Amino acid sequence: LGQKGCTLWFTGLSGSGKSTVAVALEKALIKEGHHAYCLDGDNIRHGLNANLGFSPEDREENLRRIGEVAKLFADSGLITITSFISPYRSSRDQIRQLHEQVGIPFFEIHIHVPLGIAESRDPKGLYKKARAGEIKDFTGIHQQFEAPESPDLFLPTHELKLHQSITKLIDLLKQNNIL
Ligand code: GGZ
Repeated sequence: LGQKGCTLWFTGLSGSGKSTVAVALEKALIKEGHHAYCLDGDNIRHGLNANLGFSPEDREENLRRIGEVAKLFADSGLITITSFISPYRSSRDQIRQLHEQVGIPFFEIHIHVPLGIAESRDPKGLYKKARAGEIKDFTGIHQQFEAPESPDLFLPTHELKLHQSITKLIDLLKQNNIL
């Protein structure tokens, strides 16, 4: 490819804007002739990880497998963008290690909104269902989201326009000689 791959690991609450930013970034990179691919619930939780739910054990296994796949994609030269809540610091740290052991750049991107804003956006009505007890194990309601302590990039999506988030991500890739 003549392109150095990496993993951009997005982490944040349901409704924080992970998918919106991930899809827009993938599109912007491809438009500029770069090879990028987004891993998300649609292509992972419905396929490779279709046997996993939302218990802490299943989330850990979900993230472990995605980390392995992202590493392989990045190793092949792709700019790999992963879009999962990934609520556990230990999982994210293990995935960073997995990459760094073999010299593949890994960037943790915290897609942040306060819980109240995520809940008010509620694009799929999941928070409402969680509050009503129709969904259990919901992140932010019944389960913890462990916010990153020192992410490579912090994107408060309630305070940034989409194009500003994309610019910050592109700048991060340039600063690290990926682009
Ligand atoms: C959190 C849930 C749950 C529960 C279903 N908790 O906003 P969405 O809908 O489109 O994205 C959420 C997605 C979370 O899956 P992840 O693979 O990203 O989670 S993790 O990284 O923790 O493994 C949400 C939907 O699945 N969803 N039930 N109980 N989100």
